[in-house]
Amino acid sequence: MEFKEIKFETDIGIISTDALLVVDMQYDFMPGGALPVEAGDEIIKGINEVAQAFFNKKAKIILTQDWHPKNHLSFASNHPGKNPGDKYQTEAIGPVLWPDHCVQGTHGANFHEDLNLDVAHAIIRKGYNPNIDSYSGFLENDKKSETGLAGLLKSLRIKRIFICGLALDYCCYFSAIDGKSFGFNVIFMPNLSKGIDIPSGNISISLEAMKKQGIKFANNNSFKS
Ligand code: VGL
Ligand code: ZN
Repeated sequence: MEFKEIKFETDIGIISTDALLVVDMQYDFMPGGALPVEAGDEIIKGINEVAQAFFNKKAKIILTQDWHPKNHLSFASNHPGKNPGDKYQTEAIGPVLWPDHCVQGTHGANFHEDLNLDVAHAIIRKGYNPNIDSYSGFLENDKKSETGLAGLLKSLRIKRIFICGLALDYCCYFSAIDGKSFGFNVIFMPNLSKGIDIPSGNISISLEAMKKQGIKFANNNSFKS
């Protein structure tokens, strides 16, 4: 599904049982970072605006942070002879190997300084198990190990989650799908997201799959003022 074919919701009133999930807005996913997403920094301003609107309505803002140990098996550098982008698929890793990124405690793992962290209620870290990747903010790639996000949202009585951030076709996509299967009403914000598009065409496949799963779409103009 192409961007121009997306139908956006209108007249959404933000309420206190809503949450905004801001995915992986870290330096390594920004231009110049280790695993750069094209124009990843261009969505920061729009995300800050929506986050402030959520904060003003007493909705919750939750950030995710990709947070890998140096020996993480998703890194090509931990597989002798392999390069970033090489195909590699197991239950816990793949479909490709990545450059070293978001290593715990490094600059690349930090949130972009322009992102307004002050409005965030919680930060969920993921990908800290060296043997399992975690694209989704809810579940590691083994589809069993929980990050704790679903429990946090449930205990806060959240019913509806809005998702934005990086990368559209990986961490945003899997967070949206898992959010739906945990029983949340999920709304994705494509204008506040940018994708990696590996393999080529992956962004449009991800948007289509979200639509098929009953995920709705919103942009900055979808909200009641
Ligand atoms: C991500 C690949 C590897 C993401 C994280 O944030 O979308 N993608 N780690
Ligand atoms: Zn990662």
